[in-house]
Amino acid sequence: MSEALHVGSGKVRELYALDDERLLLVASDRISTFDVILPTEIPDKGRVLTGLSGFWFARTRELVPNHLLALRDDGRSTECRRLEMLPIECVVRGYLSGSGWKDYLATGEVCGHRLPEGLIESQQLPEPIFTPATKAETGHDENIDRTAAVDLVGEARFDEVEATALALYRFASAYARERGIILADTKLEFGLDQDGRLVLGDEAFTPDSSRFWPADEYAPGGTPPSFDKQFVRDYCESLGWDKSFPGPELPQAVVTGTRARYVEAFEQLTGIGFDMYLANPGVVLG
Ligand code: Q0T
Repeated sequence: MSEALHVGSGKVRELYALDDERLLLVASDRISTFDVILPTEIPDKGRVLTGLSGFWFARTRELVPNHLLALRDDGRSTECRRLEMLPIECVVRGYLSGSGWKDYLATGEVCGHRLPEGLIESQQLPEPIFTPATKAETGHDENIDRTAAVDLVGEARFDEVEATALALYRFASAYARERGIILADTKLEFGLDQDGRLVLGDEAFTPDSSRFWPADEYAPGGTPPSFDKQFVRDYCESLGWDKSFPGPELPQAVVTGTRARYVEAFEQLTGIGFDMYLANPGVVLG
């Protein structure tokens, strides 16, 4: 990767500039739990997330254009169009979980959406809601209502982003549900191209950007097991770790089991063998 300048680091990926118009997004095998990056990597996790994102970008391009230009042969690197990113996280929730559940318990609302009384944790909402958040440089993103989001992106752009994010979520969640996975919620990021057109960026509908629940284990009232990270969470809980840096090393059985869950999510959703993806990453774009 000698031809590219490093321009940024996320918790689990790196960003490089290829030229004025193009970036390279490299997904690592790092994994976080309880907001801490663990010292042990999950082999092929970055490839699973890259392949899944590419799969969804290819299947949603009629709903909204996206930044994907090409997947590299390493299976973990995405060449993408450089965008001017919007300063909000575009979260859509179909189920009441995480910060949405916390906000509902405290106020009966999530991001200004008043919800019916008496909902329980992880319950499906009457309809999906758009629940934007700020992009925190450090610490946690903060849920914001329509007025605060309009202050950041403008009213017309807000309405466009909300409608687009809801349409994407409805498409992907229906697709996943037919394949036995509940997409409880998802975080999307959009940017603008040189002509000011809205473009989907970042990663899309991966287990890192969404809550994936196995449909056959779903029951409202409590926290359903996470499709990908449950072994990691259970192991960390069993240690009595205080969830501060540094996190614990993972034993081989937890690594192997977690890798298998990522690969299972990939194969269940795409219908493509992960070995096929490794041999030719472009297979997910077909
Ligand atoms: C971005 C312009 O992942 C990030 O940073 C650390 C690795 C977040 N981020 C994304 C961009 C993208 C994308 N995706 C894009 N297509 N164009 N910027 C910037 N930071």
